[in-house]
Amino acid sequence: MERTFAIIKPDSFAAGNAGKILARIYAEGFKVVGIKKLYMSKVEAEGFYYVHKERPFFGELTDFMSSAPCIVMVLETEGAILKWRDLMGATNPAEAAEGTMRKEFGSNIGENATHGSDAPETAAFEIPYFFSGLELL
Ligand code: 3AN
Repeated sequence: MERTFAIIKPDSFAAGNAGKILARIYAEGFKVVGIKKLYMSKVEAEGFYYVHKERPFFGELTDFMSSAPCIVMVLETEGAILKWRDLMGATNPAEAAEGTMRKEFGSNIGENATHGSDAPETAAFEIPYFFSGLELL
C-alpha cells in the first residue's frame, strides 16, 4: 500500500466540484485516509511549494493557493502516487486526457483543479506538512 498527498485546489472547491472529485477518488478504489478543509496562508503556500521558489510563476501560484479554501487529503491504495497523477491528468488542462480531473475541472495551467505528489520523497514531505499522525489513524 502506498500513500499520496492530494489537494482539491481553491478553484475546484469554490466551483462546487469537490463532491464530484471525491466520488471519482472513491470509484477508482482509493481509501481516503485523511481529509480536511484548509484556508492556506501565503506563508504556508510558499513553504509547501518551496521547490518552485525560483520559478517565474511562484508568486502567482502561492497567491492562488492562499486565495480561498481548499481540501487537503491523504489517499491510499497500491501505486497511489502514479494512480492519482494519472487520474489528475497533465498539468495544463488543455493538454490533459479526457476523463481526467484537470480536463474536467481545470481552467488553465495555474488554476488546474487538483494537486498530487509526484514521487515518494515528495509525498513524504507533503503528507506531514498538513497532517499529523493522529489525523491519519
Ligand atoms: P504538477 O502539479 O502537475 O506536478 P508542477 O509541479 O510543474 O505541476 O507545477 C506545480 C504547480 O504550479 C502546478 N500544479 C500549477 O498549478 C502551477 N504551474 C505550473 N506551471 C505553471 C505556469 N507556467 N504558470 C502558472 N502556474 C503554473
